[in-house]
Formats: sequence, C-alpha cells, structure tokens
Amino acid sequence: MEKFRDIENKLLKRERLSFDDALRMYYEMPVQKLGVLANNIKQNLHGKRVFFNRNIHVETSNICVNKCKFCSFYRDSVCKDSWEYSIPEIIEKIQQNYKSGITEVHIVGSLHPTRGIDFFTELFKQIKIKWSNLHIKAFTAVEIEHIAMLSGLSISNCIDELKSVGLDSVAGGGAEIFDENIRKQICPEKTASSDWLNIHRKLHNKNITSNCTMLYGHIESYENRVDHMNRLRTLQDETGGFNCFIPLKYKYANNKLGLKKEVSLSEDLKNYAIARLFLDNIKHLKAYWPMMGKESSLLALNFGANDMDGTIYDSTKIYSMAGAQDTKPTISKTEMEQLIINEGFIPIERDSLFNPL
Ligand code: V47
Repeated sequence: MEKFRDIENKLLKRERLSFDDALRMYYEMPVQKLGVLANNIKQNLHGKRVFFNRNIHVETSNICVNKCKFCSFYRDSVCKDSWEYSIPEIIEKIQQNYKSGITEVHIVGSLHPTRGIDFFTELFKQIKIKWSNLHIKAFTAVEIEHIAMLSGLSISNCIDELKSVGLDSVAGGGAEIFDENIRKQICPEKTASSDWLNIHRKLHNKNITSNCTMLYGHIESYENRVDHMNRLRTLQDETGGFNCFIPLKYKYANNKLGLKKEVSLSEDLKNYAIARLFLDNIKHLKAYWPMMGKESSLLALNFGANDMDGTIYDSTKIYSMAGAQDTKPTISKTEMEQLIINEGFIPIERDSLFNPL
C-alpha cells in the first residue's frame, strides 16, 4: 500500500518508528498488514521459535491498601474472600508444584497493610534454602515502593536487601497507563508513572532485570498507548534491563471502573503487532494466556508475540476474578508444546531470563 510506504521502508532499513508512525498504524493500518509487518520483524529475531517456561504464581495476599478502579482482585481484610498466606503455606504451595519441574516462582500480591521487608526477606531465604536454583521473580515496582515505605527504607536499600536474599528479577505489573490524567482516573493512589520508571531504572542499574506491561482497552486513547510505549522504549535505550513487554487486556468483570465491554480480538492483535514494531529494543513480547485465553494467545504469535509465559498450574486468580474464560489456568509442558507446534512454531522451554534450556 502506497500510503504506508514510508513506514515499510523504515522497517526494511531497521529504522526506528516515530510516535506519529505508531499513531498512524493504530488509526489507519489494516490489522492484516500489521500482522505481516510484525511477523517479519519477529521472524528475523526469533525465527519460528516460541518460548515458554514452567512456573507457578504465588499471590501472597489480596488485602490491599489501594483501591484501583480497574482491579477485581483487592479486598478489605474483613471480606470473607480475602486471604493472606503465611510463609509455611507459601512454601507448601511451591513444594506441591516443584515436582512438575518448575524453574520459576512468580510472587506478587497486594499492598498489604503491614507486611514489610522482614516478611519477604524471611520468605525468600526459606525458598532459596530449599530450592537454591528456583528463580524468584517477584513484586511489581508498586509493591517495592510500598514495602520500602512500610519498612522505613529507601527504594535503593530495599532493593539491595531483597537482592541479597534471592530476588532474581521483577515482574512488569503496576505500569497500567503512564498518562497522568488517565492514571488519576483509573488508579489515583498508585505509584506515579515517573516513580514506576525510576524504580525499574534503579533495578536495572543494580543488575536486576524486569518485565514491563501496559493495561489497555479501558478509557485510554491510542495516543496514551503510544506515549506509554514511548516512555518504556526511552528507558530501555538507557538501561537495556527490560526482558519482555506484556500487553494486558482490561477485563471488566467485578471491578469499579464501570465499563461494560472489552475490546475485540482484532484490537488485541493490532496492539500486539504495533508493540512489536514500535518497541524495537525489547526483544520479547509475551502473550499472557491466562489473561487472553489460549486460542487468542496462539493467534497473537502470528502478530508479533514470541512468548507464551508459563504453565502456571492453576496458581493465579487475578484474571479469573476479573472474568477471564479460564477460571483454573493450568497447562502441562506437553500440552504447551503441542499447542505451539499445532500453530506452526517450534516450542522452546526457557529460563526466566529467556535463555533456552
Ligand atoms: O498491574 C489488574 C493487571 C497486572 C485487571 O511480569 C488487570 O511476567 C486486566 O503484571 N483486567 C498484574 N488486567 C499482572 C502482571 C503480570 C502478569 C503476568 C506476567 C507478568 C510478568 C506480569 O494485572 C496489574 C494490572 O495491570 N490487572 N486487574 C483487570 N481487571
């Protein structure tokens, strides 16, 4: 198409796309064309290889001092469906899954009113004593800020303490949408965008890599999405510390944002493709299947995604509580491999830092 020749030429020459290029792609480029372009770039980077890992999520508590409007997960401590797992309970959950060959435990939760650095340093110590090779990917930047505040530590000292007891990498949540005006409407109490970015900068400077996310499909505009990815791309130019980008589709059930529908699958695929094309310095793009569903995640592999996250073993509730199809997300290694093969790709089991195993 003549109309997009300039963008195609840039991609052919591996030149960076501008903010306006990305906006034009969102507003004007047909999704099929986006798929072809994103696939070419992905093919050059990864060939037919699609990554996954064997992991579980441990959501330590859903009792949260924040009340983000889009969140279906948080509860007050008095609610009968609130939980706060003790250290022995968490260890038991890992124990139950360790025999399935997990290489990673992904630990996130809420902003718990009282659990500070002591709880988590003890937890990490106990995990590493039992399973020294198990990768601990834990917390969002928002949780790190909260734990530091509760414990009277600077962000920098808090990260140092967590690293010294086994924190290996950090999850990408809490980024939501960086635009300050939208952020005020969907999560007014949350870590400011500049602070979220600064915490990741600090992590990267201390050789702790992390992921990054974008919550899309609520009240944000295309301009807000491009601005969000642009802020991530700028930080990645500086530090190179992001392992992967994960677009998270807003699910509307059981939360206070008050929206009654979700964006279409075609919009999801468009978003994946533009992320692959715009974020030229983040190598991995994750189709997080507990959020999107297996079928749609497999489709996203044809629109720039190259990673399926992990086996999960029914250990996350964030998305089922927000209305995701899979109420008990779990998949065996063999099933994961078969799904990827059936889609025409080559499954590669990876570690948490994206090294093939
Ligand atoms: O920050 C919360 C999102 C995130 C809803 O790093 C919602 O590998 C949609 O970040 N609809 C937490 N999304 C999960 C997360 C994550 C997940 C998987 C892998 C990784 C990784 C990170 O979940 C929150 C928020 O953006 N979220 N509520 C909702 N109703």
